[in-house]
Amino acid sequence: MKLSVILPTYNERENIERMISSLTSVFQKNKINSFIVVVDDNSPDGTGKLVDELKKKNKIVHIIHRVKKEGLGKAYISGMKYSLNDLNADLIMTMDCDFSHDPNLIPNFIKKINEGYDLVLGSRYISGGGVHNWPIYRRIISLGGNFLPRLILGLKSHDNTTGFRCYKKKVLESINLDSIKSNGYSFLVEISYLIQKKGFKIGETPIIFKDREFGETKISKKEIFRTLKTLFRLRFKN
Ligand SMILES: Nc1nc2c(ncn2[C@@H]2O[C@H](COP(=O)(O)OP(=O)(O)OP(=O)(O)O)[C@@H](O)[C@H]2O)c(=O)[nH]1
Ligand SMILES: [Mg+2]
Repeated sequence: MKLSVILPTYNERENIERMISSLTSVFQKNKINSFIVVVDDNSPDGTGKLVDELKKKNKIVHIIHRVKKEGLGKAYISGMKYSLNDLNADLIMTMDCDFSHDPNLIPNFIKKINEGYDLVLGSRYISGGGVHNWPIYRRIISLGGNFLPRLILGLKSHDNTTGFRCYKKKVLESINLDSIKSNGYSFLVEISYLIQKKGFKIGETPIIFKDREFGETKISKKEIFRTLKTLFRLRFKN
């Protein structure tokens, strides 16, 4: 089974090298056959150039250089297409590059996939999951961002804005990725909704989300309104 881990990056120079070496050692330790696909939006801090160098020493590393910052959703889509078409991966994971998502949890996702799930979500909101070091306003926004998709769209999973995920190839192949209109967090809600509607089996594995130590957040306040807009667009389309 071939895995591809997509790491979208925008100004992650302080994290990327450590992240690639953590991932590489998790793969070695657990005998996982995996690629790392960095999707960089021409980061002004030179993340992309650094990965070009790291790639020379580590053959599992691939990079997609995008021309400009276009948001997380667009970055995921290009990483997914590359993983399916160029790498012929069987499993496609997405995760953040800032260590909010612990690379050591990757084997848990694969275990769930082997139990028969088509999509596995790294969930903060099931038993054993949680957030660490988050200010109260982030907790409230995140809880709302997960409760509302359940209420408005009938999503059954408990963490629908998590970016720590593992998709079976057939799930992504069944979706017209270019038809997904939303970007950012709402991309995650929209793709979950499409996958649930197609009747795929969605599972969850607990994660503890840690706040980033290095670098800055890229998620803007506009994101909240975008997510609300997406929820109502999807709700009233059907
Ligand atoms: N390629 C690309 N990557 C992005 C973009 N926006 C964010 N990212 C990356 O996506 C991941 C998640 O973004 P973060 O800024 O950490 O968002 P967050 O985790 O909600 O915010 P923090 O808690 O502050 O870290 C990180 O690896 C970012 O570098 C983008 O527009 N393009
Ligand atoms: Mg983050």
